[in-house]
Amino acid sequence: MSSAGTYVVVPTYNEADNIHELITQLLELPVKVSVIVVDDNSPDGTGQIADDYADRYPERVFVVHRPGKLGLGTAYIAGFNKAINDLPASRIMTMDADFSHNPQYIPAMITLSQEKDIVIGSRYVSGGGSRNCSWKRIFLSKGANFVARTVLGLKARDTTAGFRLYHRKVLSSIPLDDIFSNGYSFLVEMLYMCQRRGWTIGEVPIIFEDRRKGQTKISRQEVIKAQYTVFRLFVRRLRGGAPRQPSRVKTQ
Ligand SMILES: Nc1nc2c(ncn2[C@@H]2O[C@H](COP(=O)(O)OP(=O)(O)O)[C@@H](O)[C@H]2O)c(=O)[nH]1
Ligand SMILES: [Mg+2]
Repeated sequence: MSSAGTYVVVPTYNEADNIHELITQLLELPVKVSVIVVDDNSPDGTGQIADDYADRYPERVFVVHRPGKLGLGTAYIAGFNKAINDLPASRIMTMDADFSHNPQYIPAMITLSQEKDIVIGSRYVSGGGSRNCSWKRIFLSKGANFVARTVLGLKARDTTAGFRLYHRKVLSSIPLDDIFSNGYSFLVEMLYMCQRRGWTIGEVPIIFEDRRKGQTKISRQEVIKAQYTVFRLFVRRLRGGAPRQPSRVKTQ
């Protein structure tokens, strides 16, 4: 099985404690992947560390710098645009920098991508789970998943997972710059658009571990915004027809 053309988009904000080890592990995987770090001018110098790797491995590590913390959703989009427009990407993956998503699952995700258009690293299929997570985090995640599945009709089990693989054709079919939501709910909106376009979705079980180093960047405000997104998509679903395409991307 060839993994050629696989690019892993890693959004970062203050991940200096993690980024060294993560890039090292990604470059050492038994399958060949390249890395696109999207850094929002992290005050702790994460972007500089990533630049050092890009200098050492110019074929395998790329960095997109943005001027400030502009949110997770638009960071993914910046990485997708880099992979699709500037690089010969055939598969584009996303993962967090904090080792919640263990790089060791990547080979299995690439293998399943031979059959599926999208692959999710999933906590909620048999064999998957969460480790060291607070009850609050588990409650939030399970609640968000329950709502996304019942209200929006999403079929995947783990609809909020940021550990994903998309084939190039999937991303090309979606008007990325028109995605309305940023932050957490971006992931739900993406999946909603993918499902409506009929792309097939597979899930690989993963054990999600809460971050060991650094701090979470997800605010209470973002959780409220996510609820609004689900409501907005629900209205869209009720109206039926082609997915409505909002004309602006919200930042922050
Ligand atoms: N570029 C960028 N990355 C972000 C932003 N917010 C979060 N991240 C990164 O997105 C990933 C997930 O964020 P994290 O704080 O771990 O979220 P949590 O696991 O849900 O608490 C991490 O790699 C963060 O560094 C942002 O505004 N911009
Ligand atoms: Mg995290």
